[in-house]
This record gives sequence, C-alpha cells and structure tokens, in this order.
Amino acid sequence: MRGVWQTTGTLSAVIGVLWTSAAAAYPVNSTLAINSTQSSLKVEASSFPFSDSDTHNLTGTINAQFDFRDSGSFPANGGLTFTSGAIAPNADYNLTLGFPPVLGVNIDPSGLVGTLSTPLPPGVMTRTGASGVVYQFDASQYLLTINQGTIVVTGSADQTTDLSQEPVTGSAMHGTLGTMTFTTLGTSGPYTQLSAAMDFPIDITQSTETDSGMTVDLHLTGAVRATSTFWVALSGIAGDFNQDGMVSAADLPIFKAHNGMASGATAATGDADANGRVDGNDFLVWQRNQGTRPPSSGVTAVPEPASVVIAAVALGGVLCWKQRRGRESFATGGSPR
Ligand SMILES: [Ca+2]
Ligand SMILES: [Ca+2]
Repeated sequence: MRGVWQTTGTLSAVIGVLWTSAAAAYPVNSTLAINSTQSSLKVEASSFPFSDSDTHNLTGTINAQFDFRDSGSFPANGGLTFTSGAIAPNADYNLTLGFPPVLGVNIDPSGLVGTLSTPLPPGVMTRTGASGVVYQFDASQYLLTINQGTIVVTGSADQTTDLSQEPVTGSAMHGTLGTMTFTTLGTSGPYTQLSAAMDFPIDITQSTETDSGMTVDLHLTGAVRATSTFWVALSGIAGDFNQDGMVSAADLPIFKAHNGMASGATAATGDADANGRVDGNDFLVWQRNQGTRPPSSGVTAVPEPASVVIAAVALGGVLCWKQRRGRESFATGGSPR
C-alpha cells in the first residue's frame, strides 16, 4: 500500500522569559479530526476485461503525538507518533467483476473500521524547505490494523472474513511520503497554539487470486485530510521534570529523587537550570514556575490516514484469504529514517 501526505502552513515561535533554562522536551497528544468532505477512498477492482469501482468518504479521528523537542522553534526533525484512532468509510463498498455467480465475483466489505499505530515509536517527521512549517514523513513508519467489519466474496468464490477475528494489518511502502503543516494561531506565556493539518494521499495497488483462479487487481486511491489544534511550549518549561508540558506538584518527586546529583543531570532528572547538578537552585526554579500550564490542554490522540489503507487492506485480505493464512501481515513496509 502507499500513502502520501501534503500540507502547508506558517509559524512563529515564542520563548518564555522565565522558562528559558534547562527545559525538558515533552510530547503533546492531540486528536486529529478527519474532514469527511475532503477525505475519500476509491476502490477499483479489475480482472481483464472487467473492472468496477466504488468511492466513499471517510470519517473518524486519529490520535497523534507531536514532539518538537525543546528547540524553541520547529526543529529539523520532530516526532510524529500515531497512537490510536478510528477511521471508517461512511458507507459499505460493493464491487462486481465479471458475471457472478459463474464467471465472476461480488466483493462486499462492510462495517470497516481501522486504527493507526506506530510499531517503533516515535515516528519521525522531517521539516522541508518549503515556506511555512511543513514536515514530511515516511508513511511506512505506521501500521494500519483493520479489526472491525466483514468482507464477503460471493459468486465463483465464496469467502467470508470476520475482521474482528482475523484483523488485517499493513503499512505503506517505504518511501511513501505524507505531509504535516503547522500554523501558529497565537501565544500565551511559554506556550504556542498550533493548528496542524495533515493531507494523506492514498495510492495502493495489490494483485490477488481468488479461489476460482480469477486474478484481481485492486487499486485504492484517495486522500485523507485531518486537522487539530493544540498548545505546546516549543522551548520546553524549566521545572517540568516529568515532561508533561506543565509545572506542578507531580514534578517534585523527580527532583527529590535526584537531589544532590553532582553531575550529568538533565531536565528529566531534576536539573532545572542546566548546570548538570540537582540542588536547591533547581527547586527554586520549579517553585517559580509552578502552576505553568497550557491555556487549554488538548491531551488526547487519534489516527487518520489509516482509514484509506484500511479498506484497501481489508479487501486485499479477503481476496488473499488463502495465501494469507499463516502470515501475520500481507502488506510490507520498510522502516523510515
Ligand atoms: Ca510536569
Ligand atoms: Ca541544576
């Protein structure tokens, strides 16, 4: 399978005066909502000389985790990890090839729901030279799992796959690029409010053979657009030892556990002033910044480009029913980076 994303945007970074030293990097979770009117998946099946296609819009959400480190701006490389979500076509597909029931098949996937995950977190996105804050990422870092729905093949073949019993998984081919664009909406203290927009083009081709010996080429094309808005301290926040984006009592146990450390200390081990040691001065920094938190925390996550791949994978999974047995995954993808 393949997927590609595109996006564009602009940004600006802010550095809080009180928060500039030894800030800890922290990931931010945000739920991306799929824009159904701009997201759709066309499934085309062909077996010479027949072909049929069906197109439906996609709905759902994708939970993503962004990590800009503590660069104070948008780094050359950031973290992009999909943690969960639910992506689904807004209607069932119905494809017919040839002349069922003797010389053809009906392919009917229904109730498909998939989710996106990151087998080797964190996923990585790389900033491009484009104007604005645009990152590209290799979609092969992410795994799509379809674990809801049923695929029924009737006609010259008779196969039913319950995806809740036999979930199908797959990744985009290595080198399939997606795009994430960030736009700065405003600032508050050390925090910057960002709008994230993902565009995920889909272009997946797969060939399979049914029980009846019919070779079917599946071509899945489409695009997924999903957006979210969240706050992030691009420079990190001194005293945020547990790296959750805010300074609170929850950070204190970490300071206490490392108090007295004479060298090699980091923001994550209680060093708030970046001198490599953990002592009373770090406590004072924590105390001064205590209560620092985003204006509103959108700490949640859900995936998005997975939906398209889902339907494709499901279809391929059904048709490859026999070949697939004994395999954990029929789609392959390289690891990015
Ligand atoms: Ca904290
Ligand atoms: Ca220190």
